[in-house]
Amino acid sequence: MAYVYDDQNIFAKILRGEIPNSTVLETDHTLAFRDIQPQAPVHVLVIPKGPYVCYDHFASDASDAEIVDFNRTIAEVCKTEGLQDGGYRIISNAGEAGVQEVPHLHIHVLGGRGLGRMLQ
Ligand code: DGP
Repeated sequence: MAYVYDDQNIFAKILRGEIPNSTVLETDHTLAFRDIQPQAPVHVLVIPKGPYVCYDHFASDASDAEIVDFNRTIAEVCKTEGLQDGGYRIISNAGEAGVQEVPHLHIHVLGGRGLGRMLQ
């Protein structure tokens, strides 16, 4: 499937600086910022700067440099937010079944409390 990227989505606007955000980390290829509706004491969104709709789009089409940078930034968020001891959860919703609200790839990094069992 060929994904079509909508550059009017809210995270594209954040990347262009049209909407403010609470930045946690920024690299050449990746931005990490706090979710506006946090579901846990730590709720950070990590997004690539490139125009990727969802995870498989990114993992198929992004450069090795983008993919490495994205994953290293997720790891860095876990470290800087102090999640390594207590644990954390990473989630990426995709498409209709995944109930993806914003059509720009984002990884939710959640932690800072017991998160409960998600899969039975
Ligand atoms: P998802 O359902 O996985 O697409 O989650 C989208 C998340 O994005 C949701 O947790 C709320 C967050 N969000 C939506 N609009 C904004 C915004 O303008 N700023 C920030 N920081 N987060 C937003």
